[in-house]
Amino acid sequence: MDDATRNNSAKMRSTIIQFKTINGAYYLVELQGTRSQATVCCFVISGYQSIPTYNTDYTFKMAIDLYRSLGSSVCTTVQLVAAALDLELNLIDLNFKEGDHLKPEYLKINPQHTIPAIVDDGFALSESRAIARYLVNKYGKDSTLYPTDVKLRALVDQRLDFELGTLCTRFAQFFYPQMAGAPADEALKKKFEDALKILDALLEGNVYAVGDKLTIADLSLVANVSTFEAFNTSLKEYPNILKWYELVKSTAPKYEEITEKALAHVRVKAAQLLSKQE
Ligand SMILES: N[C@@H](CCC(=O)N[C@@H](CS)C(=O)NCC(=O)O)C(=O)O
Repeated sequence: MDDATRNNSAKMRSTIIQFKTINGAYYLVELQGTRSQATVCCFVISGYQSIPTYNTDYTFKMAIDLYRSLGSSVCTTVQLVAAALDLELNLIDLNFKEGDHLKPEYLKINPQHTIPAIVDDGFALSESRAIARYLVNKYGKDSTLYPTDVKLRALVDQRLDFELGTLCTRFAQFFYPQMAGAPADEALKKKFEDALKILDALLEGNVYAVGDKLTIADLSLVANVSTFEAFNTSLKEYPNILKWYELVKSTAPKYEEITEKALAHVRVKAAQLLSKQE
């Protein structure tokens, strides 16, 4: 995070919106402030005028800060969830080589020094799946992305916990040592493949990860499964995963736009790192 980025995100941000007065006139206005406390600073098209007080209660949509790094699957999850909720994110890229994630100002936001982390009108939160739940709870009232039905919600949570505790853990246990130059360990490979088999079994009889609607479980899973694939994991042994994967890729809002650059980056990195094995 360079000084310009940091100052920019710390300062009040501005955004341009279309604004309708009570007599029906439209203006383009520039807003400055936080999500809950936006103030109109000027009319940019129709000349300077004072704003009628009855309009100052409007809740203006300001971007949520997302601290991330290109190619991080868990950051992609947050971006996909935000897109599905039509939320604007202010992307702040951390440079791990420069140690941005260990700097005091970032540790204040996330003492765990991981990405992703969001700051939403002063509220800081880390852990991709917690962020996904928060965004839907706060901005997706009645959204089916995180169903309110107790059993459906429990199944979404089950998929997310399985992914965090088993699927992604086993992926990391198998691949990370190889990235440091170790040979592939057959026992760890089998454990990772077993986790993929479990995911395949969980998808049996479902259209999406749970039932027939896209949820945050799909968005988190697709961000991670696409990363496994970028690491040359073959999915052909898992017919339910393959079918589900194609469906989610074609129905998750802005999937291509969000993942294209990130996955290209991961493919290059994975090829470089895995080549250390020889
Ligand atoms: N369970 C966390 C994982 C976060 C995580 O480990 N992120 C990695 C990058 S993909 C990271 O920030 N590593 C730096 C560190 O641990 O210091 C989540 O889903 O947000």
